[in-house]
Amino acid sequence: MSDPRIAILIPGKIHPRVLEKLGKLFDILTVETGRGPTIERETLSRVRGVACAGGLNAAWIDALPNLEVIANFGVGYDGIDVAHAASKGIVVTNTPDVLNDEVADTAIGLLLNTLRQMPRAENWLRAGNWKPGQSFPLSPFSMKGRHVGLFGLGRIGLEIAKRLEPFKVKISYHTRSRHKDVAYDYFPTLKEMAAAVDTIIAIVPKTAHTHRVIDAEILRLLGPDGVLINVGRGWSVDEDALIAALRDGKLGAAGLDVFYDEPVVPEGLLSLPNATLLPHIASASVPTRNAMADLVAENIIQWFTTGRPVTPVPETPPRSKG
Ligand code: A2R
Repeated sequence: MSDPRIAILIPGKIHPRVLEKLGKLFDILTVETGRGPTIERETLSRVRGVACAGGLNAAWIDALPNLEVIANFGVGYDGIDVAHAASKGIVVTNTPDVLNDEVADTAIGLLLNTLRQMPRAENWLRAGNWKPGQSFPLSPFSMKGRHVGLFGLGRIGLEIAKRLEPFKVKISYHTRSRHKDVAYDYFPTLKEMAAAVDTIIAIVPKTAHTHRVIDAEILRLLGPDGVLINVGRGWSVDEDALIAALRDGKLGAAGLDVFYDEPVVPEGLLSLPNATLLPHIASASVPTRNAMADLVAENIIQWFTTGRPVTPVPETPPRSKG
C-alpha cells in the first residue's frame, strides 16, 4: 500500500526506522514540537496520522481536523492526551511487549548494581586505586535473602518477577487487582507491601493514581537496609523524600532509570553514593528500539490498510476504521 496523499506528522525526534518505513508509503511532515502547531492550516488538514516519541497535547490534536491515529513510540503513552483523543474517536497505539525482556533485564542489572555497587567498583579500579594491599570496600547489601516487592505486575513486571526467581529471593507484589495465575504473595496496598519487603521494584505507569505514591512513609517502611528500584516513571516517586531518606540512612540504596523531570536529575541525587542512576535506558538497545520502531510504523500502516491497528491502547476504541 502506498498513498502519498496521506500525510503523517512527526512532531520532534523519532527513531530513523519509523521515518524510513513510513516514508516509503506516506507523505511525511516533520515539525518541531512546542506548545502548539505553527504550520499552515491547509497542511495540517492533510494529516491523518501522527507518529511521536515525545507526546501530543490537546492543542496539537485539535489542530489536526482529519487525524485518525496517533502511534506512540514507547509502552508508556502518558505524554499523549489520550482522553482528548478518545473523545474525538482518534485511535492511540503504543509499543507493548516488544520491550518487556529488555526492560526486565535492565531492572535486574540495575538491582544488582545498586546492591553490589559494581559501577562504583569499576570507577575505583579505573582511577588506579587497585594496588597491592588495597581492595574495594565490601558492598553493604547483597541480593541474597532479599524480599522483593514488585509495584506493578503487568507485562514488564511479570518478566522481572520471572527473572528474580533464580536468585532465590522472596517475591511479592502490589497491584490494584490480584493475579490469580501467580503464586507470589499479594498485598492490596503499597503500604502493606513496603512494611513486609526490603526491596521495591516500581514498574507502574504514570497515572493520576501513581503520582508520588512512593513517599517518605513508604521509604521509611523499607528501612535502612531497604532498596528502591524504579524502571517505570519518575512521577511515582517523591524525589525530595527519597533524597532525604538516602542521605539520612533511613533507606539503604536506590537504583533509578527514570526521574520526575527528565532529563533533569536533582543535584541531591547526583551527590549521593548510595544512588545508582541511569539515563532512562531500560529499553535502549539497538534491537529493542528497532522492534519498537517497527511496531510504531506497523500500527500506522495497519490502520490505513486494514483499519485494525496492531496495538491500540485500552482507552481508545479498538474499533475498525472501515
Ligand atoms: O493495578 P492493576 O491491577 O491494573 O496492575 C497494573 C499496575 N498498576 C497499578 N498498581 C497499583 N496501583 C496503581 N494505581 C496502578 N496502576 C497500574 O501496573 C499492572 O500490573 C501494571 C502495569 O502493567 P502494564 O499495563 O502491562 O504495563 P507494562 O507494559 O508492564 O509497562 C509499565 C510501565 C509503562 O506504563 C511505562 O510507564 C513504563 O512501564 O515503561
